[in-house]
Amino acid sequence: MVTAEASKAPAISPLAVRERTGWISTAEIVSVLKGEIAGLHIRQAFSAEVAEVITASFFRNPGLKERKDGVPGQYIGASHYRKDAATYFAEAENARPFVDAVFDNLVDPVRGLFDALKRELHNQGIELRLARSEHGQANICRAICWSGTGMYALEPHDDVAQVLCAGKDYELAAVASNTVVALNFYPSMPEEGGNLRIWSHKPTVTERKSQGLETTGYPYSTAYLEAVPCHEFELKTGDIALIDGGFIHGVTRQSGNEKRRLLLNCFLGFAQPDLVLWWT
Ligand SMILES: O=C(O)CCC(=O)C(=O)O
Ligand SMILES: [Fe+2]
Repeated sequence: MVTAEASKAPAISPLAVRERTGWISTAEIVSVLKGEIAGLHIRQAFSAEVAEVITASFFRNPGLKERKDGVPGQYIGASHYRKDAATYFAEAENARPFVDAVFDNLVDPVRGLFDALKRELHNQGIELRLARSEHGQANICRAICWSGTGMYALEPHDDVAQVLCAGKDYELAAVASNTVVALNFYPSMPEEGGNLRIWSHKPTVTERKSQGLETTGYPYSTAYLEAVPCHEFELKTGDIALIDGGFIHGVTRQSGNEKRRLLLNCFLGFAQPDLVLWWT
């Protein structure tokens, strides 16, 4: 007899991962957007000098705030998580000077990647742009230090629930039926820990509901993930990681009190066959 418990076991989805050293190619980003690769880790993708400038300007930035939405962390920029479109875009507009200040006077690697991808997609007849509404426009990224104190600095979650349940005033909801890609730059990493762990499981709406996480996708319990295989990206300063945010992922706790872990993050995905949106 199949028990109710057994039928609740999370379905395993294959996790195609690529890891290498060097600059990231737009073709690889498109592969992640199309769901051909679930995780891409590029080591030493931007320079230690650029990483240092970004990290120093993050910690002295007057726009640095404590998150108050149940996800422990400090940030600059705006997160659409659990916000209606009017609130999110107003926050994005207000935070823009502080986000710009994170890059000081650098030729910024996030903008560089955005521009290169925009050109590549344009050649394929696809528009890439920041998400927008009558209330404003998304920023190119947000900068975050996670500060969870349990087993994870950022608890296991998926990035799709928040897109699927974004209110009607967002253009984002359409992306949820395609791959929601999370793009992460790491300007500062501790010597140990702070890794990005990704599980071989893409929850369905039903599975999310069964965990009481329908609208947030955060946080999945250790018990739920117990039997699911995972892969860990061992991140260092200057690395970039792109993942299919539909797979459950989390950030392991950093050990010791040394350098803090700093992340620049944004999301992107196809809203229509000829339109890719980018938001935070
Ligand atoms: O910090 C990381 O490596 C992952 C961040 C993440 O999963 C998120 O911002 O949704
Ligand atoms: Fe995430």
